[in-house]
Amino acid sequence: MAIERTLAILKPDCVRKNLQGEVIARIQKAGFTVLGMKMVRLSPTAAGAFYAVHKGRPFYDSLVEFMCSGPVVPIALEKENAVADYRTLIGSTDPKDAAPGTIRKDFADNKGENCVHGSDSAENGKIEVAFFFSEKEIAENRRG
Ligand code: 3AN
Repeated sequence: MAIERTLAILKPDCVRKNLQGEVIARIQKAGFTVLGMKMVRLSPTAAGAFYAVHKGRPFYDSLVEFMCSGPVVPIALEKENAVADYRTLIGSTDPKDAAPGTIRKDFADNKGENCVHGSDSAENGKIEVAFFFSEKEIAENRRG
């Protein structure tokens, strides 16, 4: 299996509930390497650009507003089969449908405020990591 990158974002609900540590611990225990991590407040322009693929969908405006409602923690992750393994770890978009033991089942409130983001393909993993982290930052972090 190929080494992939995927972007996690701890969403504003996760940060408000002080769950960052518990969620990051689950990610690390599942074998992901953290290439980069930062805490940022997204502007509506940045959140809109990040979710541009959803523009026009009925939940787009509320999603952008929610993602700007407090700080978020983007985390660049790497691992063999990272995209699928991370999505298994977080569970379905709607926590009602998420499997027991997944991050969204245990910590998310609803389909909109669902604790974490995850990239949906290896291609988007690369693009989304690059949205928040430069290759220079990642290379410096790798140096240890
Ligand atoms: P996922 O985050 O599981 O990949 P996407 O990419 O379909 O899900 O949706 C991106 C984000 O948009 C979700 N994490 C969720 O916050 C929000 N979202 C998706 N579908 C809905 C919906 N029907 N109602 C409200 N929010 C939604």
